Amino acid sequence: MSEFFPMIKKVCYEGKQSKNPFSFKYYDAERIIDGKPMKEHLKFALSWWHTLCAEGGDPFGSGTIDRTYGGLKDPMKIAYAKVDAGFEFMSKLGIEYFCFHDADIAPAGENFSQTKKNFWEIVDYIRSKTEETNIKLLWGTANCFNAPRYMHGAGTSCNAHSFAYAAAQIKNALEATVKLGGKGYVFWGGREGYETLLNTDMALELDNMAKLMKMSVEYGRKIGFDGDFYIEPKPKEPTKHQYDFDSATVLGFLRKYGLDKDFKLNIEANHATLAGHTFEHELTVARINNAFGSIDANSGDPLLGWDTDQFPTNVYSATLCMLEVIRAGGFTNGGLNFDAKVRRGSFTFEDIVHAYISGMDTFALGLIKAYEIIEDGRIDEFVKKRYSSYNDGIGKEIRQGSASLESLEEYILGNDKVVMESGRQEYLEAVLNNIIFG
Ligand code: XLS
Ligand code: NI
Ligand code: NI
Repeated sequence: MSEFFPMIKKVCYEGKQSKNPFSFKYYDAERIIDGKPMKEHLKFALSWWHTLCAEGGDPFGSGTIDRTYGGLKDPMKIAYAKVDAGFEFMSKLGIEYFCFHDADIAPAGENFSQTKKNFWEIVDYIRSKTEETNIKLLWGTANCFNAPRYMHGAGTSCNAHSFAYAAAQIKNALEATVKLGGKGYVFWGGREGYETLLNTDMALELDNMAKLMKMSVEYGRKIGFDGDFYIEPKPKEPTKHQYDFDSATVLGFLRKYGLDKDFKLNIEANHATLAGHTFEHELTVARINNAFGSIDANSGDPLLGWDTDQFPTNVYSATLCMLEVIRAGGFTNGGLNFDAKVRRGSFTFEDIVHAYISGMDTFALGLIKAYEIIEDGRIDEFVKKRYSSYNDGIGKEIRQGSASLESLEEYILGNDKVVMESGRQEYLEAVLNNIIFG
């Protein structure tokens, strides 16, 4: 079998002094942090589509990255080579999970039954690889946005035939997820949104989307899927108005249709920023609603307004993200999927290795710093104190729900001088810098 990443044997932790580009500077998989090895805190996953399929094309130019895996022509041979390359890559980097869309792993055939045959052949091959290694599926999904049949959406399409096709794909993707032992199944909105209300029945589209999700839950539970379903919020792109705008919008949808017991959120950093939020905002909204599930770890470019899916390198952002993960009690079924691709000019296999090492080190540092913030205690202590007026007296009554407008007016009549305290934002930002740069 060919070796696709000959430049690396096994990428090991060598510490921050190391100048070896093929070593981890901060990610020390077995290092125990708060009773758990780093690898269990972080649960890194490879994204099949970006890592093994994306060719670097953009609206202005064709691909720059050769994905023929040594000049192969037959799409099925390429699909097998992707499995080999993917497992070689994950083994060498110590990545224990992967995520895929049905369309990433096997080529479409001339009709659905051929597509299905190709898909299952590769699923079986992936399964044999998971059995040989310690590498597992984090989540599966179906690509219901690329083909022309989804030009008006899939679950929200105006065309019932498109809806049915999506359902058929999801059925197979769910079965594959179960077969590969995956504990997550993602719905990313894809083209579930609209361009103009002039041709759109929004109410019907949303009802239908919920029906597709309900069918998926019913079928998934029937075939033994005991993991989490996720919605991955994203505000725009490809459509102008994506229905799953952000965490808060998605939570409203899930509750309206009674899907909140089975669904959690898969939060992607770049989607958060496209929605005008910070990554940590989206994670907090998910956490406080018991809907934190999994993460697509990437980043956008602050100067560009689209989903650039870059590898994460911002330690500030990774730290504040990991703080939220810790507050949520850590990952259960979810993990950190690098939904990120190398830039178009970084077209060699070596570049993918650099990208993952850098992304993994960024999150390792984020984890270390997040624990330091907790141990340091200054920030948590400040927040606790900031709300201490709710611990007794009138504050306690408000909190417990025993206060009323009458009782509060009574209180104010006797105490109308309100004493305020500073929010100390600049002080807290300095504390954060102090911990991050120690
Ligand atoms: C696209 C999404 C996609 C999902 C999986 O913007 O991030 O890659 O993660 O369908
Ligand atoms: Ni994503
Ligand atoms: Ni994305």
